[in-house]
Amino acid sequence: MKTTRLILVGGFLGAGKTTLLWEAARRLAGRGLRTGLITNDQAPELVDTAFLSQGGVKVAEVAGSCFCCNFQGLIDAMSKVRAEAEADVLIAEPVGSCTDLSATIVQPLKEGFRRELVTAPLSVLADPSRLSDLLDGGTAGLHPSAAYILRKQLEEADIVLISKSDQLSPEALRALQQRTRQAFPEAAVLGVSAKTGAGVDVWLDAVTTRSDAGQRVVAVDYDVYAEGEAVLGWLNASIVLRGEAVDWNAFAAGLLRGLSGRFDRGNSAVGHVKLMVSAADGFLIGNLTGTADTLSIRNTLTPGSEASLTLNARVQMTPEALDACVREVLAATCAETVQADIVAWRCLSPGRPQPTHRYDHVVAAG
Ligand SMILES: Nc1nc2c(ncn2[C@@H]2O[C@H](COP(=O)(O)OP(=O)(O)O)[C@@H](O)[C@H]2O)c(=O)[nH]1
Ligand SMILES: [Mg+2]
Repeated sequence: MKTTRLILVGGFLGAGKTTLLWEAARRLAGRGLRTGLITNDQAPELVDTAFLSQGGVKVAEVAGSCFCCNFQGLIDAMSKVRAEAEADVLIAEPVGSCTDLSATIVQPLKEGFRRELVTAPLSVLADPSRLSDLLDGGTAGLHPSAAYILRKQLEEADIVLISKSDQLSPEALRALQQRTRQAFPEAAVLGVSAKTGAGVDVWLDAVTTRSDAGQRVVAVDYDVYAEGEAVLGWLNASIVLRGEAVDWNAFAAGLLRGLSGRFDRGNSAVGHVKLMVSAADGFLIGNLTGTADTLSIRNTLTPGSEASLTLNARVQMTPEALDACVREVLAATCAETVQADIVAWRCLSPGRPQPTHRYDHVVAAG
């Protein structure tokens, strides 16, 4: 059996993982490599899967539990997408609130699957504003236990990837890289922009040639980790929208603005809120990765009578409060002009992480 390379791209909610997966798959195809993608979430109805599947790339989703707590789910998804895509490379995106991946995923893979898999260095994406706030001693706008997860992700990374480098001047990027190296001296620190492509090939060169994955296992306090995840309400919904000549871009922007206003007024830190509206002529993606100034909408749809909305929200509030808030804002956005029929609606708070495996030591490569 041929060996397949697995590239794990971790990092906190909203760091830019899915956008980078998309760009990486495109560039790897240009290098003549077949790529399969694996997404992961605590519940189905995932915007990431719907978005990544648009490009004709094979995508498998592990839903209902994170990779660490459903290791077999990851193995099954890898087998499926490997077979379907005849993949040379698999890129997997773990849940953004997950950490301890070296101990729970990388080491078990190195030990149990070395004949069929080469695992690339663990890459962890970090949003520059959250990263610099963390380096300043802050909590990156998050609950302290959620900020603990962010820090642990960086501590265990083989490669720290500062994402969205297009938002920084070259000098500011260099300074942030320097500070990141000082704080996490064992990791390689690179900058990337999935938007402009800057730095993506340098990172791909590293993860398609190096096999020193999981160079360290870090101590993780599972009580703090569990609290960091539990402070987040998690909502995944799938809704059919109908109306007359509805301006879907205005609808999506109105919905995200309404939600953002409620979250900001209630001091409920946003991990990530994203939506996808699919209609006959294509799709649009909306994102919120923090306060209202982070709101963005990509792509334009022509007005139409029917569309499907997938909405994923990870926000620091109870699932009950999040549920009520999203229902109210959705109803207000639809008002008298759009009818919303809920196809699926799940609201939860992640349970305590209970990994299938946890290695306390580094498994030798090769
Ligand atoms: N400016 C900029 N924004 C980006 C870049 N990569 C991702 N984003 C934005 O960051 C937000 C979160 O991206 P996403 O890939 O969904 O993050 P994930 O939650 O880590 O998978 C979206 O609004 C993206 O458009 C980038 O390279 N530059
Ligand atoms: Mg994602």
